[in-house]
Amino acid sequence: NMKGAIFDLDGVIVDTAKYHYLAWAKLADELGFKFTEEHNERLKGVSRMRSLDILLEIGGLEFPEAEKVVMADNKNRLYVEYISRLDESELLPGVKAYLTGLRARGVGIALGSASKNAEFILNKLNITELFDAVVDGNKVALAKPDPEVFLIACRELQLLPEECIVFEDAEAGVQAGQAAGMKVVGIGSREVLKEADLVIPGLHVL
Ligand code: G16
Ligand code: MG
Repeated sequence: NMKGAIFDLDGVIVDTAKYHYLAWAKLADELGFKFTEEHNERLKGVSRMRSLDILLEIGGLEFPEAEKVVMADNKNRLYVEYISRLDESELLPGVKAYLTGLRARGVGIALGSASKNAEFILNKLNITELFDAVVDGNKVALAKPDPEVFLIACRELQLLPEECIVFEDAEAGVQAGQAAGMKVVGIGSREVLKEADLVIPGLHVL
């Protein structure tokens, strides 16, 4: 009996991971090492600065904080260039139909993402109007697996955690949803998302 649905962005609504990858790989290239798509799996659902730390760890490099901020800014500028070309055609299968159906049933819809570019992306995908609340990396202090992002989203929907369901593609996100006291639908593979209450390949199957 779901009254609220809270969606992660990258990996659930749109595959922005491939653009994050291109931008991070360019930084690694400039720093003199190869950053692979397999490495990129470790950055899914992880905040920008934490992602940079993981990338530098892979390259075996260390930098002072001030230089890391510059690197993260440069990476983000390139990433924003890529995602400024996003449009509705990049919505993952079934997203539009599922959200529209939920709205018709009166279910509250929120975004719960680590990204600071979430509003920009929703606008590009032309689905901003489908959301009653948008909670993103600008509103949240504690990264997933901390439940903060989903608790704020559920409060903004004026619902209780047990009335909400989280849709997540990352392990840390599944943990965050469960720590918030919500049921979690994992989007992706059962091996990675074994803790989720249900695992599906995408919203198109619902
Ligand atoms: C997304 C991506 C992560 C990215 C994070 C922050 O998380 O999966 O790879 O590092 O957002 O993005 P930005 O650099 O735009 O602030 P989510 O929570 O939407 O899956
Ligand atoms: Mg995600």
